[in-house]
Amino acid sequence: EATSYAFSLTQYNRHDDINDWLDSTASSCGSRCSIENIGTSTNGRTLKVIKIGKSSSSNSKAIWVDAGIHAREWISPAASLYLIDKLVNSYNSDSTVRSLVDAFDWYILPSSNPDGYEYSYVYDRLWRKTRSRNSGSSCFGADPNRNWDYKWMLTGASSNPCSDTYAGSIAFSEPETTAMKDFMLSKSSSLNMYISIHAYGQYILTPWGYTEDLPSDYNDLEYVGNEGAAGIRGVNGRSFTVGSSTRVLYAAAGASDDWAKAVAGIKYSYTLELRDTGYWGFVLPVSQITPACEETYAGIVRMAQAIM
Ligand code: ING
Ligand code: ZN
Repeated sequence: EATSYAFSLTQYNRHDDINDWLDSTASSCGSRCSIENIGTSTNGRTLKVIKIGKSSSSNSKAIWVDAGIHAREWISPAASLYLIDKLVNSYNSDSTVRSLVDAFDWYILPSSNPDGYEYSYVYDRLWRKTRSRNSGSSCFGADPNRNWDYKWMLTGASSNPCSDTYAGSIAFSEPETTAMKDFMLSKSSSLNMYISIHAYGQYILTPWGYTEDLPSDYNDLEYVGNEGAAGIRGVNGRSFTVGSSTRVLYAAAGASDDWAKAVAGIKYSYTLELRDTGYWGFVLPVSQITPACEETYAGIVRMAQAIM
């Protein structure tokens, strides 16, 4: 069992330490925070969402943030924890934080693929997928960002269980993506923005991933994405490219952001690809955790302000 004293915002934390820290953070913030266990991974780990809002009652507007969908993208959970720490612990001292917490309910899931994350930590640093069994194959796991039930398997996904982009035997085959979508559907009437944190490449991606076509309200999404990029650039000067996944990166169907927009009806849906542009790639050094978290935080703040 991991213990909470090992936790630090300036390190890459273990899944159990993240969950212990979420519990203690929520209990220290009183009626503004609550914890919901939204499901369980294949290997029995708890998927914990922290809700941060102005009171225990529900705000009419909400923002969902998930991190760690892909196991090896360690900077992603770290950035979500920094965001949580700011929203919880700077409420009384920082008027920007106070306005964002008063305006939105924030639902943040820092460890969306805990089995994969722990596998990456202990056995294989570059593991990407979940750790479910695949019948008829000795390869494990599905890609939790090809497993969502919108245009599933249409493009940029594999039907080979040994592939890193294996979409799963069916859409929502994975308990992790199932838990996320069930929770998001239960809140979908209030959710205005969906943010999924990945790495790396320095992009702010919008739908669609399944087609070259742009959403009819793409100009709105691009405006808010550009605000985010400006916020990020203001911290350490890093440039993030804004555009639809298919147009600026590659086509991939079954990703969470397409589902969030098309099925859950969340207008502002994004995938953030954090630093860097490939020098360290997934293995971003510990010394870059804090600058990466600071710029990501500034970007998310600007995006939230832009939809306020
Ligand atoms: N990149 C994303 C991936 O799942 C992406 C890029 C996101 C493509 C959304 C299409 C839609 O491949 C990483 N690094 O995971
Ligand atoms: Zn990813």
